[in-house]
Amino acid sequence: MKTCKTNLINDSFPPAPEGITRYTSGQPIATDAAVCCIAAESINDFPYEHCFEDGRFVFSFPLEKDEIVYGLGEAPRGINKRGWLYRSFCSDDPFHTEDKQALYAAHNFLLHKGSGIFIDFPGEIRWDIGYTHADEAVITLFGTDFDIFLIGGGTPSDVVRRFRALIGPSYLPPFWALGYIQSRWSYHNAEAVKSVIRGYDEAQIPLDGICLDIDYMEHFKNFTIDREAFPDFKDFVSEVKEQGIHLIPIIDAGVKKEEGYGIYEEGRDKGYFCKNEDGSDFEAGVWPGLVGFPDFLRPEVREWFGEQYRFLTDAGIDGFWNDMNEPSIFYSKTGLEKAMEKAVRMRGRDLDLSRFFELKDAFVNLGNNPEDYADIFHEIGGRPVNHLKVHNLYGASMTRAAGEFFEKEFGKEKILLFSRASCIGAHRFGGIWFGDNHSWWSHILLCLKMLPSANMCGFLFCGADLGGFNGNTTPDLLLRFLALGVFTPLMRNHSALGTRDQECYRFDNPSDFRDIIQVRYRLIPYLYRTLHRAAEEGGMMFRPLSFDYPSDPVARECETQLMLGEECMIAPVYEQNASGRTVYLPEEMCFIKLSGERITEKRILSPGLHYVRVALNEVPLFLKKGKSIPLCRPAMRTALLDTATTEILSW
Ligand code: MIG
Repeated sequence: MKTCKTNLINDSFPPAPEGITRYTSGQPIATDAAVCCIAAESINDFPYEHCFEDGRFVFSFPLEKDEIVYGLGEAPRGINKRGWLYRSFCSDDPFHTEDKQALYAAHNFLLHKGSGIFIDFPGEIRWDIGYTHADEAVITLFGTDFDIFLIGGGTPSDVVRRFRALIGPSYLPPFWALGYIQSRWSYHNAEAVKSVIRGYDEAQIPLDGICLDIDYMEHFKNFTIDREAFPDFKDFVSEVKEQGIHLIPIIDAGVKKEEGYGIYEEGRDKGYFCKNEDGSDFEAGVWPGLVGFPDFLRPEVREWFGEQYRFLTDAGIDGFWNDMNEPSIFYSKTGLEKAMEKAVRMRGRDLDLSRFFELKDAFVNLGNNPEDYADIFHEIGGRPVNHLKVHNLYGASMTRAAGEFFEKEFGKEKILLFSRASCIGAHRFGGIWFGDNHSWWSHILLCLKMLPSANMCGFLFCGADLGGFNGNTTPDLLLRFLALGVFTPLMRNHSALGTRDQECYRFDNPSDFRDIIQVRYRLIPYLYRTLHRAAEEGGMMFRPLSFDYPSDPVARECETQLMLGEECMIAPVYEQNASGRTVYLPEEMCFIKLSGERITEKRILSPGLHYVRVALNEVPLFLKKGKSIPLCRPAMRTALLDTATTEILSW
């Protein structure tokens, strides 16, 4: 009997559930993604076709004609990942278009033919899922030290449950975090925050939280407050708390390099920042100018950084979002110098076209440059480890730094935390948002498709920037986005610097927005229970229809509707100027429209295709036979919510 002998999966952990096999190659870096003790089998016994090639590990498996491949969590494209090339490499890419291979996360879990594959490896992975050859999946790990877990057969839901037992329980937020949250880059000062609260209150639209983006800080320095903008921050936090509003400040990964800034000096003096090969601190430019990146992979650095949040929790803050932790780099000190040198060399010369582009690209490619990532070094067990080997663990480790501090200090479910970058394992410490989407209609569906995939990987508390982050929204887009967001655990409206105002009360007919957001508050007891149940059972709050109706060929291919909990199906309207949508019912269901405190329609629909009309101020849902959903009365704040059931949806 082999035991787990690596430091990666602790012997003191409980045994893994039946049906999981672990294959180990080399000396894997401890990711702490798995929380169960499993004997390590040799990679030579790995049942898929595989080989080692140029320091990479490649394995493949055939794809049958009608087979669906699920997984990869927060990633571009569909619920069914077939027919595209994906990449696990946490990336700050603000254009979530179809041609992309990666977003901010690296969720290395696939589910196909009733079994799961979890690749516990923090370096880059390339997933060719029927891209090169439609009938074959080829997966390439850029490294040879890894664990792969195969999670044995059953229904997709069984596999997910087993996988989730392996990776441990999902993060759960405090109750208030299920309320509606308004965000913008940025509310620059206390007055701006107050006017948002006033705007929502006057329009009688519920609100529970307001995010503070980078401008609340002094020169973008983490754990500082711009005293001009927020003269008495602590008092201000309690003043808005008294009104039932939680402020949710952002924290960035990089720490500004500045003499006299205590956190920077301490981090530098203790050697806590990531290094260059020669052992000096790696320096890169982000919002604050040059920064040091805390080496979150080291436990002592996590503890130190986590402790810094106390500055804000002491001021009464109980919610945070962690950003720029892929890590996102605008330029590195050496990269910028090289580009400058090139410019100086070329100055005064006659540039032909290729020279010109070379010069231009030297600057255009400064951001998130692979060469810079290759220059960064972490320290693991006292030894330097190149960043590329652990890239996908960086943001996750920042989440862990914060999450562990919060849990130690306040206990579970007390502090709201969501992060941009993540990998599996981080789901135990915080939630995620899906990053910088656009005010595009197609991004309603992109959000919908990521929900079940993220849930599979343990990320239950998640959501997209409702209304869209980049670009200008329109009220109808925001309303339709919100009508999906009514169901997502994180319901946050957020938008970028320089875009059109996106607070609900700014538009014509604010009562439409009230109608939608009130529905959220009526559903909070139900959503809270559904979220908790998914966490307890290792289940998914949102499932593809194919999970529940595996032998229904239409349901199997549906990528615009989701099952929610055990009770219902959701199907948001996702096109502009549409007064409704076509929806597919795999069985007889009751079509219900909610609007404010009203039920505006309730009608039993037969299985099959239907066109349903949905007004901009209505939230549609489809209730299964024999199921019921409790509603309470809406309130302006979760703190004022009487969660007693006042009405039951059933038929
Ligand atoms: O480079 O803090 O995804 O939500 O508003 C942009 C400013 C940095 C990216 C985050 C976004 C946030 C923005 N940040």
